[in-house]
Amino acid sequence: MNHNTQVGIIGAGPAGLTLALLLQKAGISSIILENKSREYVESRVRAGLLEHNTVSLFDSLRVSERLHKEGLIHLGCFISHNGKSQRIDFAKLTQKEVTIYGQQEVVKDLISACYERNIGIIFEADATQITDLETEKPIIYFTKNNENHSLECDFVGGCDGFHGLSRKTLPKESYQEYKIEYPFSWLGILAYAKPNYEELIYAYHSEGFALASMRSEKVCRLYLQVNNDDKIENLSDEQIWDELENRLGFALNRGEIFEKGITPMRSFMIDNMQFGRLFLAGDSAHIVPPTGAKGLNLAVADINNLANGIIHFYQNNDEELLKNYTQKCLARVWRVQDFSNFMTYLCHKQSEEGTFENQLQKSKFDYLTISEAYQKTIAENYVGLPYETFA
Ligand code: RFL
Ligand code: PHB
Repeated sequence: MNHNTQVGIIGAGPAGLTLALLLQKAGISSIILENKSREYVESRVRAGLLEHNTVSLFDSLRVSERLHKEGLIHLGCFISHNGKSQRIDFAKLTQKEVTIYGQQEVVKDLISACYERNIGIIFEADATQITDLETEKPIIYFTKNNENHSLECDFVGGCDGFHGLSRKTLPKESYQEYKIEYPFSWLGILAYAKPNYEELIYAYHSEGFALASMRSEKVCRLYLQVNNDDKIENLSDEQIWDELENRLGFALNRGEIFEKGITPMRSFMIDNMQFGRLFLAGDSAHIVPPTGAKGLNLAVADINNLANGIIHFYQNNDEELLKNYTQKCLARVWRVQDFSNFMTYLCHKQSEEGTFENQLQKSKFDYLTISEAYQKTIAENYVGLPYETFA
């Protein structure tokens, strides 16, 4: 069957859904193709921390009612090193805050707004090929229920994540790839337990990194640095709690662990995010290690640029903003790559105590405890540099 729309979007993650809603607000139609089911994307556990920029954009889309009701506002966080702790006071240093609200809750809110606003989302639709990119009518081919379909559009939003089709569709010679694969991973848990800490704690410990985060007053989100070849089934729940307490340096309220998984840590990006009428956004174009809590926020920042470019095109018949899309995004992408890499090296165990690298790591932490300027650098990157910074 043949379908058509103005903007064909691949992927119903935060990037694709936000793009569809921004376009709809400007009167531009789109269809989202998503290869997983609605239940699957709504229950996929990932990020939890929203920058001020992301929340403001969701406010402008009127999709943040539940976020403001259930989200937790944090005015600071702690960074600790072998038991010594420093608070980073976002409110004082930047006059901004961050909000803790699970990515799957964001995705639920965005999907329900899409339905209310008559935006078509086709779940279990697997995009298999994108053609005619250098014409004014690109086509996305997809399969649904073993049937072949095509979607003709004016633009393609490649919002299909790290393993998607869009990046593979870019000509190899059109971009350079940059990546770091870190020699450690994160083991993350969600547990029904009341957090007995009020703000996030990023803890370096000689045994490895730990992060104490949360989802609500009843649910903890906690992470442990593990080796890349560690297997989740080899660690009992009790060992996980013991290790978290050891690294964080205090006793936690323990409760039932209802979700656990291991995520590899990588920094990845390409330096071109477009080809003809295909535009990549979010994880399809870049991955950052989660230590800076930036992946989802960066995806939404890309989308803000892409939506502005597409809206400008339809309103003025002018492709100028779209031509500069990659350049506009990359300024922020590089900044966020640097910050995420910095936080990763600051907080993870990479070498034995006493080595040169380890002494530098400790010196960075010590400097943090005496320099408000250094704290401010961290704070302004963490809460998110305003969209206008990268004009
Ligand atoms: P997504 O969310 O991966 O969505 C892509 C969607 O595309 C679909 N898809 C296809 N659909 C149709 N046809 C195809 N051929 C398709 N191929 C793929 C997929 O099914 C999927 O639904 O990408 P998007 O929208 O770019 O969003 C990016 C974010 O999901 C990601 O950056 C964050 O989760 C990263 N992240 C964090 N980001 C933050 O901003 N703050 C955090 O606190 C934070 N913590 C985290 C994180 C990621 C983590 N993991 C598990 C990777 C913590 C962790 C542990
Ligand atoms: C989370 O709550 O899942 C979270 C918070 C901060 C991070 C990464 C993940 O840096």
